[in-house]
Amino acid sequence: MGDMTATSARRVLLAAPRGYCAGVDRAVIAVEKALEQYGAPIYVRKEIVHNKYVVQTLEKKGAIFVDETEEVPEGSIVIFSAHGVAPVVHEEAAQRQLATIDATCPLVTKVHKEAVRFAKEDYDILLIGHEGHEEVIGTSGEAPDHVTLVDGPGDVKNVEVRDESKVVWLSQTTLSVDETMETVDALQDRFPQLISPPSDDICYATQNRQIAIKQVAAESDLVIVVGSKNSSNSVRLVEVAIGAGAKDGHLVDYASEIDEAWLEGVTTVGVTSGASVPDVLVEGVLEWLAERGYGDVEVVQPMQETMTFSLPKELRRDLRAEAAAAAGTAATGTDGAER
Ligand code: 10E
Ligand code: SF4
Repeated sequence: MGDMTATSARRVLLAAPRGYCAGVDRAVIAVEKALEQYGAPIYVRKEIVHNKYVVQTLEKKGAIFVDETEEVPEGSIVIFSAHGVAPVVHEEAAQRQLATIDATCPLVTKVHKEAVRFAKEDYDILLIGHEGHEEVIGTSGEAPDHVTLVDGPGDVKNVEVRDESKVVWLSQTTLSVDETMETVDALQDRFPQLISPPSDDICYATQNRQIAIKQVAAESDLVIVVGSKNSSNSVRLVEVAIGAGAKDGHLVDYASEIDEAWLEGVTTVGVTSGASVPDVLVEGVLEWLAERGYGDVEVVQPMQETMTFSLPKELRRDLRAEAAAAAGTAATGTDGAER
């Protein structure tokens, strides 16, 4: 009887929004459309998004992922990942006569433009972000002489600037909002004249996923975040969940990585996924949990998302040209039938 009560109380709180953001959706579709339009192989510089399953699925369809532009055969097509690239990468690609499709998320491009603008005005730019992350390498590359990386609150004491009256902070798009505010507060203490970016650099998708998992985490004994280990925004979701009161939290690529031992004494399991994660992987986790008595799923959705981005312009141009050509062929076909 005691067991029955425990079983019936078991539940899952499923966070929403979760999973694909508009920038990831656009980047993944760009690779798929490029494969259809130009045929395999299509080269992609770096993982198009930081998700194992997405990368493996696209590889099966004929995408070849490389680390550097120099690995792409001259004259081929290369897609730049959603995380963005430094201008020098565009130059390298041009030198190798590569046709490029830039799948950089427009919200990353926005931060690049801010960096260019503040560098032109000769500001010292304090870029809050994680050392070595591709997005940070790309953004810094817009103005290498003006950008200093600040990797969290602990890094603030090391920061040096040329002129304290001309300092601005910018950030990576996928950081923890709370930790970034701590970093900014610490920077402001050191540099009282520090100015803020014109609008939020941490994007809408990152913010919304963190708000949703906080609500879920406050009631959860265990939070499972679906996402890959190199996905910054996914890793942040685990940290945010723990910070918001979840007793335990783990990041998994697949349901098969969940350890049964995590469920010991657990009544409520919170579930979410990073911005690069297809929902089919979350469905796998929900099935795995249902098989173990956690079949009651309640969605916790503090807000709706409606953002979408149009495909990269190089691809839109070619898809339009093809559609026009197809219309032309169809017209000829009709003429032929009339004759
Ligand atoms: O490691 P990240 O969270 O930056 O990347 P992701 O590919 O897991 O998610 C999409 C986020 C992008 C492209 C950065 N703005
Ligand atoms: Fe764009 Fe934000 Fe998605 Fe990154 S996480 S791809 S910035 S929408």
